Amino acid sequence: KLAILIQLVIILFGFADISAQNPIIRNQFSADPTARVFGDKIYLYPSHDILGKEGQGRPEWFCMEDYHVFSSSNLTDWTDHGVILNQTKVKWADSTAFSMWAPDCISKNGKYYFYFPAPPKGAKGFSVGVAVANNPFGPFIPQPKQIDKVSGIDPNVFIDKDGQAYLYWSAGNFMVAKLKSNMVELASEPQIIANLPEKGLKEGPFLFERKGVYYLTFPHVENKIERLEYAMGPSPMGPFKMAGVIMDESPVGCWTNHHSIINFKKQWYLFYHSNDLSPKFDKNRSVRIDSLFFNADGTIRKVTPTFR
Ligand code: FUB
Repeated sequence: KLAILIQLVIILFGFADISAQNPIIRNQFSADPTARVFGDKIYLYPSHDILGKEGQGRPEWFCMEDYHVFSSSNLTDWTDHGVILNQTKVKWADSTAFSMWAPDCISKNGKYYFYFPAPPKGAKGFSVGVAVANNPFGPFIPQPKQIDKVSGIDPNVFIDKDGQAYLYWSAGNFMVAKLKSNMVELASEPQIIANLPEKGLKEGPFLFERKGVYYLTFPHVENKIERLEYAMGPSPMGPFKMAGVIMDESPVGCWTNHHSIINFKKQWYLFYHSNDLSPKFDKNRSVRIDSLFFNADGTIRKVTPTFR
C-alpha cells in the first residue's frame, strides 16, 4: 500500500516514473553512468562502449575510445553534447588500448573536473587522469600526467560539506584518499576501505551523502554477475558497515553493473546499465534509470529493474 501511495504522490507532484523509457540513451552504447546535478540539469557521464574492430585494443572485451556527455532537464529528453575527450588527446595514455573505462565529473569553484581511467603508455594496469573544463560539456583539457599514486580503475569523487574532496577508486580493493584543493593531486596517502566483503569487489565504488550518513555503494560479484550493494558510515572515510543490496544480479545476464545515485528535484534516482541494445554481447551496454527510495531508518529499498 505504501508503494502505491508513493507512486501516486510521484505522479501528482510531477516526478515522472521514467522506468518505462529504459534504456535512456539510444543513439550509441553507453555504460558506467555517473550522473551529476549541475544547476537545473542532470549531466550524464557514461563510458562509451563500441563494437571494436581488430587492432582496437581487445574487441572481444570492453572497447572504448572516447567519452560523450548527455544532459536532461526532465530525465526523459536527453541531449548528446558530443565527444568531450578522446584517448588520442591524453598524453600519458596508451591510445592503442581502447580502454577509456568508467569516468566521473565534479564541479568546484566554477570549474568541472572529469576523472577517467586509462592504461598508461609503456606500463601495465590502469592510471587515473583528470581533464578540466569551464562548463559541464567541455571542452575538457586533460592534465599532462596521471594522478600520482593512483593505480586502478573507476574513479569517483565526493566533496563533503566542509569542501574537502575525496577520491575513491578500485584496485582490487576499494581505495580512498583526500584530494588537494587543486583537485588534481592527492592530499593524503591512499588507504584501503575496511569492513567490506573480502572477495568480489572489482569496480565501481560510488559515495554519496544523505542526512549526515555516508553511503558507499558498489557492485559485488559472488557468482559471476554483479549485484549492487552498499555500506553506511559516519564520515567519507568510514568506518563503513555493510547495509544491504540495492539491486540484485541482472535477470538478463549482463555480468557488469555500474551505477551512480543522485537527488534531482527532491527525488532520488539510481543510474545503472544493462545490455538492452546488445542482448548477445554484454560488453555493449546501455544506461538505465529507476527511482530509488529510502526506509525511515536510512536504509535503501531494493530497486527492481523493469525489463521487457
Ligand atoms: O566499462 C568497463 C568496466 O566495466 C568498468 O570500469 C567497470 O565498472 C565495468 O562496468
